[in-house]
Amino acid sequence: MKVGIIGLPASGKTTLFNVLTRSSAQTGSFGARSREENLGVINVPDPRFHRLIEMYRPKKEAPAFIEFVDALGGLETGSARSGVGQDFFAAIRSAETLVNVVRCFSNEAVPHPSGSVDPVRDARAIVSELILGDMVLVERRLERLEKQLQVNRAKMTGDQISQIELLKRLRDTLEAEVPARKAELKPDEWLKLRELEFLSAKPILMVANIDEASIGGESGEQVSALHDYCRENEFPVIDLCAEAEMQVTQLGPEEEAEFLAAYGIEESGRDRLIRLAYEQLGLISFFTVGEDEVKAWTIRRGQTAVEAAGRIHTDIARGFIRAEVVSYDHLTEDGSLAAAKEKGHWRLEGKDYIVQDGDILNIRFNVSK
Ligand SMILES: Nc1nc2c(ncn2[C@@H]2O[C@H](COP(=O)(O)OP(=O)(O)O)[C@@H](O)[C@H]2O)c(=O)[nH]1
Ligand SMILES: [Mg+2]
Repeated sequence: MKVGIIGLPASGKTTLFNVLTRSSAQTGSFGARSREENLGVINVPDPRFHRLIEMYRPKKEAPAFIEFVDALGGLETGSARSGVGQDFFAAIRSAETLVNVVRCFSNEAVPHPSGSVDPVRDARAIVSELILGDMVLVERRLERLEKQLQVNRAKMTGDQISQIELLKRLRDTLEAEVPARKAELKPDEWLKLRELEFLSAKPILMVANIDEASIGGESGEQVSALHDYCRENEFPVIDLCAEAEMQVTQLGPEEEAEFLAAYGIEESGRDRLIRLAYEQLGLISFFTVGEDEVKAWTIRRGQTAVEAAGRIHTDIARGFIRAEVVSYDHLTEDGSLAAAKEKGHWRLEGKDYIVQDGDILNIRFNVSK
């Protein structure tokens, strides 16, 4: 999974990037219009995976991973129509989900680009920049297709012609300042526009970057207003203090646990954010286990055994015979596959079986098929 970190300059994007990836990219450099971006890959924290590693002690460990992109510079009002904005958009275009860092902290040493802290205003500003950026994309594509239609209609594919009508509908949605995500397009219609990778079609998770002083306490008026805005617009939101969490990540795991306990925080912001991103995207994990390798795989909730097989290898999906399935809970309680079989917790399922979060799968397949 690829996650793009977005937000206004000086909202704490790079600080959050450091929290998520446990790195130490330079913060506070929001004035510099660098074309560079921060990239980091992390393993998805999942206690189940570690337990399976302990059980099997495999030669190879393959956890699920997430890639984070912190496109430097940040968005500003008016970015969508400027060259700087286009660079920023290009950096996050291939992300599957966006995390919008909204500044709620006050820090006299770090001026806010708009001169004051106002989370709802900033959240709105970012959403409209994404919408505007998509408008630019839609207009350009429409212009090109319409020109083609005039001069060379015979050479156009059916898909290209139907794109024109779809893009016009999408333009109406965006003009009403509604994100592409909410456009009334059917799944097969979206598929025809897939290569355009609209930014406002991506799910957005809002991070309220709160003051150190507000950790574990009541949210102030501004943070509450942001929560209201998110609820009305169906954006999931979490509160965290990026600055404090960054210091925590530099402590090492044990001190980190102590620190969190001292603040009365049950789960680090990093883990909460990752969990929420998974939920939001409807992602679940299944595992393949053995002495050679224990591996975590990411699929969408609702996908079938044969689709899961396809994640492993297209040949395995093609030659699919049956899936051997045992749940994580049963396997770990019973202690081994053999014990799970004895207790009747191990079963055979067909192609259409809906894979459950935490399933341990072994696919029986026939390669000569
Ligand atoms: N007090 C406080 N300062 C923060 C917090 N998050 C970020 N900062 C500071 O704000 C400045 C800008 O942060 P940075 O992550 O570089 O913002 P970016 O421009 O969005 O990447 C840095 O000096 C950070 O130390 C926070 O939660 N509390
Ligand atoms: Mg930055």
